[in-house]
Amino acid sequence: MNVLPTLSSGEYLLVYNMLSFTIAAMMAAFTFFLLGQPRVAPRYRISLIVSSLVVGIAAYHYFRIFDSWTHAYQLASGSYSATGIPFNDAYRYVDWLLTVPLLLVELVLVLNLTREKSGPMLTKLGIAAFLMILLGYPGEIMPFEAKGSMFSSYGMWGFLSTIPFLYILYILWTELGVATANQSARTQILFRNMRLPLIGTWGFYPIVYCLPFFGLDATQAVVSIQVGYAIADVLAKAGYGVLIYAIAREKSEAEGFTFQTAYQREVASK
Ligand SMILES: *C/C=C(C)/C=C/C=C(C)/C=C/C1=C(C)CCCC1(C)C
Repeated sequence: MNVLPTLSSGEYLLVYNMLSFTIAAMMAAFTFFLLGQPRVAPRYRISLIVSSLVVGIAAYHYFRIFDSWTHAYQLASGSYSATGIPFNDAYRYVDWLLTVPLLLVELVLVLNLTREKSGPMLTKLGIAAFLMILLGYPGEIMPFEAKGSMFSSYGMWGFLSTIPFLYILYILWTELGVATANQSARTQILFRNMRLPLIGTWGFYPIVYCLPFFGLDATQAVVSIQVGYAIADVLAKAGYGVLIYAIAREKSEAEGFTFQTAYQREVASK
């Protein structure tokens, strides 16, 4: 476990507020995905259910991370010093272990592939995601002093974790592309349009992991890692879910599904 550096109140509160904002964003997204379900055709509702699971799990973990953060620090003569209660990085990694495979499920489901195609693909993607997170964790919990160089065990765990990460990108780029090739032109465009934001937001995580290589001191490292992962999580989970929702709505409309409110149904039936 890490010995946490003393923070100025600005630094402490930046992380505090960012974690608090993330809880709000995840809870709002959770509500939105649940309530949005009648607005998409029944076959796409499962994607929205998975989206709400992702942000629900994340909201829970951010509650815990927030709690861990407030217990790890105490205000002493104008600055925040470590209480000695460890800040628990495991919440983040357990969260990823659950949410990353679910995000992949969300993507594959909204494409509406056949079961023969989606099953093996999800197995491969799931195993790779599991390995990626497992291999990143031993690096993440190393002391800040050990994180400064790329050629250290911190760098090695990061490198090992990057191998399954690249494999996921490879599968998304090649196999999933082939699997959607015989679908409508529309689905193919949708697929291309959502592959990029997924890779864009997921690419954020290894960048945050590499921040200590740029000569940050322990204070800068702890603040930028927490803020960086929180931003990445809001984009990759809530933001991505909104995108999936938009795609599900487009596909629903293209397939002739129209959403009516209870009032509209009543008027139409008269
Ligand atoms: C909701 C959480 C998501 C989408 C988390 C994604 C996490 C990654 C893509 C993490 C990747 C990492 C590497 C590729 C190398 C360094 C270690 C990690 C685990 C940060």
